Amino acid sequence: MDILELREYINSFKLDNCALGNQGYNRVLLQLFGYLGHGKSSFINSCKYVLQDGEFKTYADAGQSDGGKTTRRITYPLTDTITVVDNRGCATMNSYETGEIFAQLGNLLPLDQEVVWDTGYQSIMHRLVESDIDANYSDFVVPIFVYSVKKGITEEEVPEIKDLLDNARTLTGLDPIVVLTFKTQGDLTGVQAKFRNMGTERIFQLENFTQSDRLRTRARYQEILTFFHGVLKDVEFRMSEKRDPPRERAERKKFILEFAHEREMKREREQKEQAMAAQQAKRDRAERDRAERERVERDRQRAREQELEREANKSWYSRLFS
Ligand SMILES: Nc1nc2c(ncn2[C@@H]2O[C@H](COP(=O)(O)OP(=O)(O)O)[C@@H](O)[C@H]2O)c(=O)[nH]1
Ligand SMILES: [Mg+2]
Repeated sequence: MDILELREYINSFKLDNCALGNQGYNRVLLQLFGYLGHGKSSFINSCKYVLQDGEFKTYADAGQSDGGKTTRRITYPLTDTITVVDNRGCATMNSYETGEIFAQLGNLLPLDQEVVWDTGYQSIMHRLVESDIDANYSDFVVPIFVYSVKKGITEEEVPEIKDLLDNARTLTGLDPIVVLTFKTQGDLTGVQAKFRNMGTERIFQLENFTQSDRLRTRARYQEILTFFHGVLKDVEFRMSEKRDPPRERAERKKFILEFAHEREMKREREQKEQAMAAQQAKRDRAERDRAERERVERDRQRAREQELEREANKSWYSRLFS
């Protein structure tokens, strides 16, 4: 397909036109996730630039800090059917934060609202229950993992990323699609190989359009349009199976609650182990102190006895010569 045909296909894509109709879905929601500074916001700006074909504008704040624990999932409509979400609050991905990321990915938290997210199980459960009030069953969620080639991947980082991708797959029922940014600024083939080894099948690579680099070239257009084409073909394929949006949402919710619960149990276990280790250390210290006191006491006793003995000898000696 040439550029115009690709764009036409993407812009006119409707879930109604899928083999079994829309099955209750009316929107394709591209859920961007990934580490801070890897080009998520820039990718949104690039998509807008290419699909809407106007001036280059910064819609999503590229280069802005994601700031603390406040989570705001901002939506950017791209076409009548496709909307992209910039998921925030993923500066680091330790296992206590990923619960939040999964709740975002599973589309269980409200969009376009400030949400302050605590890490405890109870608070996650409460938020999920509250989000049922106006539950969203009509978004077909597509997970998109954005990663910068420039940052590279070390062997130590592989397990964490793999875990994240695996969970995102379980959660959404879709293989996360990997978008590699900064494609000319590092070891592209090396990074691609790492993702392939992690089981990723769909990898796209591009150089984002930015304020200082917004020259439209056919190749750069093609990259982004090819990405959307690939995404929509996957959606069409998944939509050719019988689907059940409320059931799927319930499954996502179960996954997240189980994840959060397990994490809480793990944390409790760790805290208990720490407390036990601290108690043991205290007992050991007390035992050492007691042994030390006894030793000092024994030494003192021995010194006293030696002193008495010397006294006795001395008095015997002095008696003899006095
Ligand atoms: N050269 C180049 N710069 C990029 C690319 N993607 C993002 N940037 C720059 O990298 C910085 C971080 O990008 P940003 O989109 O804010 O990352 P986010 O934290 O994932 O949203 C910004 O200064 C962008 O202009 C890219 O593909 N190529
Ligand atoms: Mg950003």
